[in-house]
Amino acid sequence: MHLLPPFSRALMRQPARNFAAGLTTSKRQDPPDFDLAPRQHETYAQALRDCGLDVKVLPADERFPDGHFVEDPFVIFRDLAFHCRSGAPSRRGEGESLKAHLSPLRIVEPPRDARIDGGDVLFCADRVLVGISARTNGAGFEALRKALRSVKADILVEPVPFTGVLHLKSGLTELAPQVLIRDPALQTDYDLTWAEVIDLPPEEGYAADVMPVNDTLFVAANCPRAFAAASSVCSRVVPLDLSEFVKMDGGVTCLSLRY
Ligand code: CIR
Repeated sequence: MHLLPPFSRALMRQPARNFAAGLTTSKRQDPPDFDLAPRQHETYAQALRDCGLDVKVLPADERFPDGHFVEDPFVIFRDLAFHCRSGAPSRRGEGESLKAHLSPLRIVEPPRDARIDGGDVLFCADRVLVGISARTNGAGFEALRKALRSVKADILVEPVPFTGVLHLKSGLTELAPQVLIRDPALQTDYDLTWAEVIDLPPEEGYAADVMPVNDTLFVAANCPRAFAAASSVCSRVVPLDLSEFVKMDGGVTCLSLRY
């Protein structure tokens, strides 16, 4: 049985008009298109509704140009909503206005020295991998592990120091139990021999962030190798075109909190 129960709800936030002022490592010359981004966002929300989820989309909040990447401020596990504190100062505070919408989940606050982004937290079928990155530190890992153990005492939670991509899930996710898909840009010494690892070609690297939602696998559009890999393990694979969010280092998982 998978660690995560089936999802019935999702929380999202519309991108703000100033979303191009968010953080990005991209050196691209073409800025994100504000007319296209909300349309891609709405297509994504509808795709989650088509999976049967009750999707709540909150209005944009211009105080936080990265605020629509709602995956990062919380990690949800059963009745627990762990409130993250990002290693990126500009992203701290995004979670405050989400709290009221996560009721009746039990909200746990991190200790002061903890740094963590939800994008670094990968729930696999039988374990949780936590990327140690520019956004997530050892104290964040320890605090999250303690919180997850308050829900399931024997849960396996492992630290994965890595470089080469923004978040762990930017470069590594689980397609099926013990089948991982990876961006070759991700560098880690963490031992992945417990799983089969499918490496994408570099030009499709950003498609390593796949999003399982019940019986559906969402993958980045226009990535044939990722689509084929997903189709080999899942009969319902849905491509999503998120080109404008990719320009801001966003992947498929980052636009929603699923629970
Ligand atoms: C950031 O750098 O924080 C945002 N521009 C992108 C966050 C993407 N989040 C995610 O992959 N979980």
